[in-house]
Amino acid sequence: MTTRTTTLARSRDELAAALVEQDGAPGRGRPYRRAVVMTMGALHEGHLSLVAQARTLADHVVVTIFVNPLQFAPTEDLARYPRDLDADLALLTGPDLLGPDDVVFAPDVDVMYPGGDPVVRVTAGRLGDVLEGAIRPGHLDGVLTVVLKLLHLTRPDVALFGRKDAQQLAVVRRMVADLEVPVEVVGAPLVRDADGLALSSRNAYLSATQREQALALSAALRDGVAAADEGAAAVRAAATDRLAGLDVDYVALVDPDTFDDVPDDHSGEALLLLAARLGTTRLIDNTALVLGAHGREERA
Ligand code: PAJ
Repeated sequence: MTTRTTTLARSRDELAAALVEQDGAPGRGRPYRRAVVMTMGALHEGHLSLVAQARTLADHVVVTIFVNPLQFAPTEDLARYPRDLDADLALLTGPDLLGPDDVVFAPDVDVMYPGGDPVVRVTAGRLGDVLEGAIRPGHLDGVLTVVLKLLHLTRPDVALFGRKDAQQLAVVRRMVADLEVPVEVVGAPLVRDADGLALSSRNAYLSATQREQALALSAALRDGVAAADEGAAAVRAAATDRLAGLDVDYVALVDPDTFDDVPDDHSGEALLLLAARLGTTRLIDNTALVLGAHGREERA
């Protein structure tokens, strides 16, 4: 007796064959729902939580593992980004994660970009010019271009993205709406270590001292949330104070859809986003909050 295991597809043909298998007999229409979780590998519990949620939303799951050169600037960490396909596969086939009907698509660069860098790309527009886009010009365009390609290659009903990368999630939602991409986008909760640090493949770069210093990011978010009743200026000040001494790229309090800064008198939902550098490692974190909630209650 042979035991079937999760299919590993390295080429487009292998992926296409695996998807036909998921789809069932040709001509029957697609009886199943397929979910995709896109990653750059170096998987951790944050990624695995997306896979576990995908399981609950669809019959079949495709996980993609691809370190996308298009979203790294020449000065960034493309070369040193951690890659360990065997370790990733072992994690993905853990309990309640991928099973025999699921697929891991792990293409090389020349499989994804057979003609070299794509000439035609997706642009995130003004959403790609602020915050992450301002610090990393072209980054979100590179993300959207590979996300659209992977959506075409994997043909999912639903695609999951983590709220850890809140601006990425927002631009993907915007692309899907603006370009009529036939997929449902689901935002998944941000997973943290017990001490509050948001899980990230880049945490592996941190020294013990830097990891300790990095706790200021989640602490700054907590301070910001604690000041939410006092309004936008108080939130920005609380978060900024807590990051004093760190090399901060931005502290931003924005509208969750437009990513425009919210005015000081704003009440209602907002996103507090932070980016800071610990040595050569750049970390991001964010939280949703409701501004002026207490004030609104008092007025009601
Ligand atoms: P990567 O950084 O590997 O993240 C893959 C997915 O996991 C993203 O949707 C990200 O938001 C989510 N994720 C990462 N850390 C998380 C955490 N602590 N909690 C919850 N979700 C988390 O994001 C990318 O790759 C790439 O830009 C990609 C979308 C794959 C395109 O190349």
